[in-house]
Amino acid sequence: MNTAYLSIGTNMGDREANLARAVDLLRAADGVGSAVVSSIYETAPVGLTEQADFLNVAVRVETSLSAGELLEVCQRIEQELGRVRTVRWGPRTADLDILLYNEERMDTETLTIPHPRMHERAFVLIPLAELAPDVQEPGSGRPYREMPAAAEGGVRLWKAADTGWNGKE
Ligand code: A4P
Ligand code: MG
Repeated sequence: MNTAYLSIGTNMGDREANLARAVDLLRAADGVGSAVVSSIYETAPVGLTEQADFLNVAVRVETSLSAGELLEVCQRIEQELGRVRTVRWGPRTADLDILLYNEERMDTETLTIPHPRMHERAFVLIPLAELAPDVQEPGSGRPYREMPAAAEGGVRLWKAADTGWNGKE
């Protein structure tokens, strides 16, 4: 079994329903044993700032899939959710990124792990720290919770994990 951490973000449509559906599809995927989900955080948009606030979660997945296979599962779920709403050229209803896969580092044409921008994004670091307070950057050994971006703000608790919003295992 392998342990991976994912980040899910959504800023379109029924955001909580998008997250719940993404997690359900993840749990139903072949080769995914379990998925533990953080609280939901509402986060100010980063990058393209002229868009709606996001809901973000982190997910810890136990999986027999390789990182590449897990990426395929993530992309299939993105497509599945994208079909729910048909806003042409609009933003996607869900973005699933692989943050970490065991303690591995990899850089291929399709996959960079750790996710190349995760360490500079509070909307990733804060949900991740909730699930895995001690998780470290592979290679450097720096705990993600101590990265300066984790203190940047723009991230607020929106629905706590202990509300059972998506059956945290
Ligand atoms: N790829 C490489 N490495 C990875 C990885 N570790 N996980 C490749 C997932 N994919 C990875 O991704 C483009 C390509 O990246 C994939 O084909 C895959 O082979 P994409 O999701 O199709 O495209 P994108 O959305 O333009 O890229 P990305 O990296 O997902 O976008 P970002 O940079 O993550 O930005 N603000 C807030 N508050 N919350 C958010 O969730 N998200 C974004 C998306 C911007 N601002 C945000 C949020
Ligand atoms: Mg993505």
